[in-house]
Amino acid sequence: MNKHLWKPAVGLIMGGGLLLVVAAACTSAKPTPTPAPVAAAHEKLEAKTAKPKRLEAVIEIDMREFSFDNPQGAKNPTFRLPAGKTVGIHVHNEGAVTHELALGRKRDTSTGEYAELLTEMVSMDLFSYYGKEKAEVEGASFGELEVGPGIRDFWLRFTVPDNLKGEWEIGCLIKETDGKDHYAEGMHAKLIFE
Ligand SMILES: [Cu+2]
Repeated sequence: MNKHLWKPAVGLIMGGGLLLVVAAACTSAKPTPTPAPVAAAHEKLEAKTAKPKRLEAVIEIDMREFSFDNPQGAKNPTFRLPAGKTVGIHVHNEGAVTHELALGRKRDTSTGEYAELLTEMVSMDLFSYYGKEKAEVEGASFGELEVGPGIRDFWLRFTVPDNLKGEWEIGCLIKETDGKDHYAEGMHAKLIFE
């Protein structure tokens, strides 16, 4: 059986805001005499061990086709986080395709876009862990996060001020070329800052 090597890639595209694209491909490679580090990296990735510092509250979100689930497996539950505290969203793409995490409100049903994006209104720190490797971006402002299949350890860290308290939505706005519309398939959940 072939060993698998992780080849993560993080790309930053400057535009009106900052778009962060994360993709990983699991490619096959010939067995090597010393495969242990690769196996160890896989175990660490699966174990979801690393964690950003200073977090006062965390929600865990599993992306699947086509919902945002909590660790108990509930589909599109209402997620809750406190305003005024340093909070984390830990994102795991457990699905087979790329999904998007957009944090917005006031969605325009004709365009499918959010009129307000929390990720443009509040600066966020982004962390991604690949075994022993860590990618970190501080103070990012961006439209949405694209999370490739196999990315199971992606973090957002931020603080929502009191004036942005209330109901927001986590949505996947991906429309695939074959016409599959993830949002329409049900990939959205409430996120309340209280
Ligand atoms: Cu999706």
